[in-house]
Amino acid sequence: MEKAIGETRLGVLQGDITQQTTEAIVNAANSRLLGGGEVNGAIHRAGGPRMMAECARIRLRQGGCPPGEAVLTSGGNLKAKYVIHMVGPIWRGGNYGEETVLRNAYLNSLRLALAYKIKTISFPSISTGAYGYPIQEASTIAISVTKEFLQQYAGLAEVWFVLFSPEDFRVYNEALRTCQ
Ligand code: AR6
Repeated sequence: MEKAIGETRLGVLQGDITQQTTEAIVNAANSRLLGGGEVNGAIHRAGGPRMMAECARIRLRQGGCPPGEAVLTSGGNLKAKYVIHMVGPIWRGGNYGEETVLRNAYLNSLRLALAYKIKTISFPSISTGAYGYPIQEASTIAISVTKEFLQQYAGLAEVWFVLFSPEDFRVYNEALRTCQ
């Protein structure tokens, strides 16, 4: 499903983020900006050596990317022109600031998109795989922080959440449907 937030289409779809044709896709990265499993592995394989070299340069320059922050590289061999590498929190039970870190990570990715005049962007479900964030809570935060951002700042034409599994798709759809 999708909703119009000001001039932006905010939508949820089921699919593989590496195949998206939005100008930017977001990677569920780790702080070292090294390849890993799941989305990160898939994006690094599809992005290829140029994207990995850019990650290595950022690592050399600033030591990586802490949780809650995001950095931008080209998309390498991907269809997307840019990859925003966003580091979400590792879930440790919910009392260690995980929600704030997740919100900041989404906000910083959206800010980077605006700074680079990116018009269309796709997010995966950050932190809900290897990092263990319960998807119900994470989806509510992801949708609400994005919606709040779009209500405040114009410039983005399309923001998509791309979910791999039918169950994750259902949960995000529900979060979008019920968000105020
Ligand atoms: N397209 C869209 N979603 C996908 C895809 C895909 N191709 N593949 C998996 N997912 P995760 P995290 C979903 O673990 O929890 C990495 O190893 C998947 O089903 O990729 O933020 C990094 O190196 C899940 O729902 O991200 C980090 O160390 C969601 O993407 C760490 O894992 C996120 O799962 C980051 O963990």
